[in-house]
Amino acid sequence: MKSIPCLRLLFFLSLAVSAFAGDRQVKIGFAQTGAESAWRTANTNSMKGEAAKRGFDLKFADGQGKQENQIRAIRSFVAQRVDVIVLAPIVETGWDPVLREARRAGIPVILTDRTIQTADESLYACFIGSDFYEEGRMAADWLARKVNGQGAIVELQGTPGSAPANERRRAFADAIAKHPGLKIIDSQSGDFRRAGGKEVMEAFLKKHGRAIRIVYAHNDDMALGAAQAIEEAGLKPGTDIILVSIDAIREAVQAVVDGRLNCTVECNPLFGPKVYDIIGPLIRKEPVPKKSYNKDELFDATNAAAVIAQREY
Ligand code: GYE
Repeated sequence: MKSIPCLRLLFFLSLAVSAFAGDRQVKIGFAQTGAESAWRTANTNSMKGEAAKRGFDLKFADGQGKQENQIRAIRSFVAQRVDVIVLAPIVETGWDPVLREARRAGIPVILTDRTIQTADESLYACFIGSDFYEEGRMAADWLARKVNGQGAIVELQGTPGSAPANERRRAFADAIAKHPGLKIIDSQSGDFRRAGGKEVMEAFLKKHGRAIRIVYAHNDDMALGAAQAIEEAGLKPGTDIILVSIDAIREAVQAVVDGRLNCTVECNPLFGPKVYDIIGPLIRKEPVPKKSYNKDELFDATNAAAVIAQREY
């Protein structure tokens, strides 16, 4: 019994040590994309909450959906001489110059959530996030089984040029190519936003009417916006039109339970702990795994009700 307070003290001491580089508090600069979706809010909360728990000094910059804001934030982190920069890149391309500036300053960069395209993979230390191609493939395979490989699909794309929009689109197209009866009849960006999903779906319904059998949305917020547009058009989402999307935010899993959404593929945003676990090794210049993917599941009418109470985001 006596050893328990001792263990507790050791635990808090170890936390305190991990929060300091030398005798300074560890400074982390985090360039977030913005606040476009419920997924993003959960991700920001995980990053902020876990930094506070571990005693890190987190400098948070909201990119408000613009790459130029994120680039400016990285430059300011370099000027403030943070220990590590964490970047959730809004789009895939155009990062090399600013990442070179960080490297010149000797500051390691962790990419979280989204990947980048670069000819020089040494410009970032590591990536932590989900496998977007795998998510798109899971959504397509589930759909093909659900509708027996038949149906006209409209696609709601995420932010143009972003890794999740690019990969989820590519994977889905690759997978449905095996089913000649499944065709994408229209595809537009709703920018990962609920209002965007609703607006684009209204336009699709005006243009294609009852020809639409299936909605594939690159995230839940857009799918929930589309479901609202479908209801306002006098149709039943989940029945008249099948909806499949990605993220598995609690509201979407609940919509699956309620039959308004048919399937959501998980994309877990709660990776604050995983990111901060590698801060110590990076500062000590120890090797870290280059790419680490979260494991994601799929929720449909068969399992949504059983998990809804435990959904953390
Ligand atoms: O799916 C979407 C968000 O990059 C995985 O961005 C993330 C995506 C997520 O806005 O909801």
